[in-house]
Amino acid sequence: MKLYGSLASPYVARAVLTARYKGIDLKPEPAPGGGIKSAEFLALNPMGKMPALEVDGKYLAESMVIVEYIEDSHPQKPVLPQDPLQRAHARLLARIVDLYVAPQSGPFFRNMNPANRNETEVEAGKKALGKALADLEHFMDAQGPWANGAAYSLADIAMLPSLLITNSIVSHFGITDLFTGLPKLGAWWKHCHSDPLTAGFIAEYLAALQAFLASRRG
Ligand SMILES: N[C@@H](CCC(=O)N[C@@H](CS)C(=O)NCC(=O)O)C(=O)O
Repeated sequence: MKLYGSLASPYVARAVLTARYKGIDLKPEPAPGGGIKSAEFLALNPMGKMPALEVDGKYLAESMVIVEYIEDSHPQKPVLPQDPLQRAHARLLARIVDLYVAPQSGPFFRNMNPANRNETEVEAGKKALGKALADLEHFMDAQGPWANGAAYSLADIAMLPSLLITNSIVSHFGITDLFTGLPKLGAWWKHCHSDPLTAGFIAEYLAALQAFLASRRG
């Protein structure tokens, strides 16, 4: 297997987290042809997005599909529970992040420069993000310590990189605690920062993100 993309992408990070948990050596590498918009890469993945996973000459796209492929092909240390309802629940949390939480970063990305910030758009963005996070919180397990209950799962793998990048972006807009009033998310976030399974990854991911942002600033 070869994983194309860079760790700073929360979607690539999901594949890395899954592989690492299962003890598989899978490090992201630059997309063929020099980037995700190169003709060579677009021939493999015309969506031009990272991650892509190469397996025996075939290519997969979409992070959660890749996570589930790694799960199915390497069943040791599962990231999906056995129970069908619990499995659906883990997938639900991941789906809420992708469909409702992650898109709310758009208004913040578009207004990073305080000099020409659209405050109306930012305020609407804060409300929409708060609503999406409350919806996510609603479906999280009440006991924890992981998002879907006692076991680390695909839900944590989907949530953690996406919420790390969201948290980093909104910190530029005066939001110091993304999870105020959201006790399940707050406890989960704290747990992720202290559990050896995720704490090391968080430091590594944030370093990759800072390096990426610095490279964009030039
Ligand atoms: N739904 C996709 C999203 C992947 C995605 O948007 N990746 C970003 C990097 S974080 C990307 O490649 N963006 C380039 C583009 O959209 O042109 C997934 O889960 O893999």
